[in-house]
Amino acid sequence: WGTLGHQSIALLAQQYLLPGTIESVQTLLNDTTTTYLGNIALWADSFRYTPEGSFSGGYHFVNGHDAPPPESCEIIYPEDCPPEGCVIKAIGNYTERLKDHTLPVDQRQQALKFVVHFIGDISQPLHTEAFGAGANNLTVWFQGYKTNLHAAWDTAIPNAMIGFPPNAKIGNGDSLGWANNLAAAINAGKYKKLVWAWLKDHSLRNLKEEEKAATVWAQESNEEVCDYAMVKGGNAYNGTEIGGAYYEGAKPIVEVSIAKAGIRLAAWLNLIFEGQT
Ligand code: DCM
Ligand code: DCM
Ligand code: DCM
Ligand code: ZN
Ligand code: ZN
Repeated sequence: WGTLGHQSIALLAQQYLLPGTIESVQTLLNDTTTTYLGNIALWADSFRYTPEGSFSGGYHFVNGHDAPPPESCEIIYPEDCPPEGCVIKAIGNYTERLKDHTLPVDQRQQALKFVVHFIGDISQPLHTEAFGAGANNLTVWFQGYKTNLHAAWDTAIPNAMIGFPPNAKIGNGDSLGWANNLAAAINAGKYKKLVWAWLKDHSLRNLKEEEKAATVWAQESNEEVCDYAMVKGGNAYNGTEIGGAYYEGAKPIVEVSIAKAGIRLAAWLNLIFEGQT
């Protein structure tokens, strides 16, 4: 996701944190502003492009070795995770580091920033797809704006959903509006009955169980690749305009993915800091 997606997930999650979790997280981040999670949600995407952070570039996605889509979609863990890592292993590793109170505070703060970002990334369907490097290699137009299919799902589609152009500069204020709408749908609207299912795989007993939960999340995202994002086969979209009917079909998938990630992030942090969701 781009700025809007990551910030909305973080600001949505904030609304479901327990008081004890809020206190621990704000202390760890040294930030008591009202947007404490939104403020760090994009950090991992800047860090990966610095020399000291280049090791983390492969942690933002997992290349599901589909057959290719839409023939079959499948994530197999750990087989689909290469030696340089993947988002499933990264969620497990940084969850363990966040739980580890023997680590220096700066290391646990970094782990928290990674967890907030990666629980976002794993919910973007094309972050679980190998074809075309997660569709980065498929050129598309979005309402006349040249981009690629991956970036369109990251940014152009979410931005259009709140009425912004693909290259708009988004801030916490814009993202909070979307997060509030999603919270209303979760608390009393169309998502209310789905929340239990979004949380049923959560377990933080040990690394293996954390990776297992993250694998389920990746598999759900990957299913959206075969069901919709690449349902015509990846190459069918190359060079096409996707801002019409394709955009209309993508909208509900993007919306539920962001909502799910926000709820999962909140429950994950509540389990880590308070032992309950
Ligand atoms: N790791 C890392 N940075 C390092 C060393 C390891 O991010 N300097 C990550 C890579 C793996 C995880 O930690 O996801 C476990 O690594 P190891 O098996 O080396 O402990
Ligand atoms: N690191 C990590 N995951 C691990 C081990 C280390 O991300 N399992 C990271 C944390 C530090 C860097 O690697 O940024 C160096 O860690 P250390 O000083 O523990 O080797
Ligand atoms: N990405 C992905 N799958 C890949 C390669 C990259 O999901 N196989 C993601 C990571 C970034 C975006 O695509 O969000 C752009 O990656 P890069 O900057 O590495 O081109
Ligand atoms: Zn992306
Ligand atoms: Zn990322």
